[in-house]
Amino acid sequence: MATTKVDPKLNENDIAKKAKTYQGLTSQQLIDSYRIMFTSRRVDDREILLKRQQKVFFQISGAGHEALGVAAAFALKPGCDWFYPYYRDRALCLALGATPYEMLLGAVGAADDPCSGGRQMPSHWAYQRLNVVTQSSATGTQILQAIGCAEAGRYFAKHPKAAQKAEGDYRQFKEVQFQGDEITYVSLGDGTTSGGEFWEALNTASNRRLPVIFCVQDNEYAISVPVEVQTSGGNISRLVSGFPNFHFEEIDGTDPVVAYAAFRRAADHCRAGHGPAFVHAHVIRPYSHSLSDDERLYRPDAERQADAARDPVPRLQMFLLREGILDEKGINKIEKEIEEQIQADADRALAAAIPQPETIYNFVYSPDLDPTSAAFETLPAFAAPETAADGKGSAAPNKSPNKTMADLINTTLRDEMRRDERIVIFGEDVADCSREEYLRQKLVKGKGGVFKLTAGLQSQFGSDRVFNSPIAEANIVGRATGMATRGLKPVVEIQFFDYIWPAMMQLRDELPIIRWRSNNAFSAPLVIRVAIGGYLTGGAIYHSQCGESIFTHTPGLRVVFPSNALDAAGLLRTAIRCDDPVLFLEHKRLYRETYGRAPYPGPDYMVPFGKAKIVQPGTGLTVITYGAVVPRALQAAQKLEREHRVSVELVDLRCLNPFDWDAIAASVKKTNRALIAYEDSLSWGYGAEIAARIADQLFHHLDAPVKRIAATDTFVAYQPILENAILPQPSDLFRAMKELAEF
Ligand SMILES: Cc1ncc(C[n+]2csc(CCOP(=O)(O)OP(=O)(O)O)c2C)c(N)n1
Ligand SMILES: [Mg+2]
Repeated sequence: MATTKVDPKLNENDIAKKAKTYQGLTSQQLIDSYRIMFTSRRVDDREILLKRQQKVFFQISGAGHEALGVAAAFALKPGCDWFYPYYRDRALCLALGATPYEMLLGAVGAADDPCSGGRQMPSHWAYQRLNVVTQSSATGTQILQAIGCAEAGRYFAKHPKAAQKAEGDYRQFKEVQFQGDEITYVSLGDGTTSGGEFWEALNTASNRRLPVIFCVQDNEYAISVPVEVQTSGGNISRLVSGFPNFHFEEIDGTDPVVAYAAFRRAADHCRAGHGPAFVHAHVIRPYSHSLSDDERLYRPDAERQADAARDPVPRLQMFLLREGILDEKGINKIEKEIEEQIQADADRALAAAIPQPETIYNFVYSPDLDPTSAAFETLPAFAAPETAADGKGSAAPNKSPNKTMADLINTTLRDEMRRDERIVIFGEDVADCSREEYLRQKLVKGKGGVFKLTAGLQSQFGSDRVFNSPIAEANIVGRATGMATRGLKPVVEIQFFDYIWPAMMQLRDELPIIRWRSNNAFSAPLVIRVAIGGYLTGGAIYHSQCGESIFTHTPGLRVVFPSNALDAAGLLRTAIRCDDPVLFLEHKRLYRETYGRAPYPGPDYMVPFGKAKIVQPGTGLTVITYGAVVPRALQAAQKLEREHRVSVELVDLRCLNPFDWDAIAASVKKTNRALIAYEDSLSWGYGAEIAARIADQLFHHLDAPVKRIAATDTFVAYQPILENAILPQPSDLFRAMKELAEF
């Protein structure tokens, strides 16, 4: 049996002191806490000095929040749990294992800054090795992602095989790690609780009993706005107390012992599978919001002095002295060591290499898998001909009936889900029936999407792979982003393009930039299927919108817009197997159109991104289009040929980012005339960019001005007469083609 060795120099008093713990924190852990908290404060101070010397370019501190961060890190399991911190979590990151030198590399924007390689402001933590996930500057966007992260952990625990690597698609490059009892920590300031995504996240965490610790660091200010202006009644704990399944703590976050005990209870609740926890910690903000702010403009001295009296760093120092854990000499020794270390680290960081300008394009997209490459070009394998009744294979051509775009998308999803267990599908109404006992008892057939694109998938693959979301588009995209960061492949649905806007912050500031802003440390390849477009007769303003150029204007996001069933199947498969986030736009009018039906091209059919299709060759003029304008332009082109003997080359772009410039250039060089036709409103639309490029790069090949035909600069009206006048019709396309041919 092992015996405890006792240092003979220690007297009984010393031994008792050594054995004493403070809510489970040992004396040594308290000394470590002080070391980390003091380091955190001193890194802030050093950065402030460097900012004043104009050697760094921004500073935001973690001052006043240090005790909380250390307590959270000590109560959680580094390398097992996941962290979605915010900018005040410097001490948390230090306690998890990040170093002051790494932080100072971030401050100077060095190439080796592990958080972003000089792309993000300092204090935007991202440490892949520590499961600290990249964060942005947008307050609150991390919260729904943290929910998705926790859901992914739970999913992998239930489907461990899904975590395995696989060759030939994004899985080859997406390492998955998970622990059965892992927790996701997410933190935010008091002001950030005002955002809707915070409430969406609480709702989902509560409803799904997710192991997430929400840590609200309440320093009573959001820049200059005090908490009672942000939060009704001034106390967030009171407002959230009704959420089921939560464990709640409201604590003095300047006391590491109190905070540690609270995080331990929170973690126990989460690990036991009871649900999420909410730690509302009252802290202070002894420095201004950031170095760009002067708090004396809105906070009187008395208030600032009252805060200073609660400063966690001197408080812990006093505690250590009072408890006899350290004497003054011991404190001084620690502080001196830290000061010297930070001085040396700052000198090293200032001498570190800075990133080279030519690296700016690195990691906008996956460096590993190029969805425009030949690897994503396969031939269709239409179903084998039916076996004849005599048992001999029929040599007759393929008899399989042509399918709609809706059918082929559904079949593609089905085949991909079978092939890849990492795929999960969620969105509004996408499940067959959330009350699955109705399905089991065969009481209902199931819905599977308002357009039935996901019909039957829940029944086939189960409710943990296909499920309904709340009506909250940010919730869908934010959670999916968190899941994809962990290695799942969410293929989510936005029911109508017109309602994508609540997700806009996630779609603009988060999903597409995760790889770039973390310098390739993190990525979130996923697919967002969106029902888009008009020509519905009665779709009106809120069921007819396009707006693709808003997304093609966002670097990092692939945007696809097929015009027919075969392309939809091939492009969707590429979208799922590739390593980038994809916005997959499905035109509602094309879902069940007779135009462009095709037999199922088999479970491996792929169309590479950025390759246009020449719908028909021609010599008189080039029409560049996509989506539901393709069949309309074809109709107009055929009429022009019939009536005026003008042959039109019709280019279907199929993919809008990347787009096939080579195909456009080759065609315009041949016809010397270009018309860009699109369904969205004319001004600032997708065609504007194409027109500008043609004018810029093909000027000498043009015999006529570059023309555009599109919807009017209005929304789409309900009354069909108005809708027809607003959206480009075959007659409008015909007229525009004719005028261009005659120019
Ligand atoms: C969505 C969004 N709106 C505005 C800002 C600008 N901004 C940055 S921090 C901040 C205040 C945040 O206050 P709080 O959540 O209390 O956190 P604290 O800084 O006090 O820790 C604001 C308004 C932002 N970053 N993101
Ligand atoms: Mg605050």
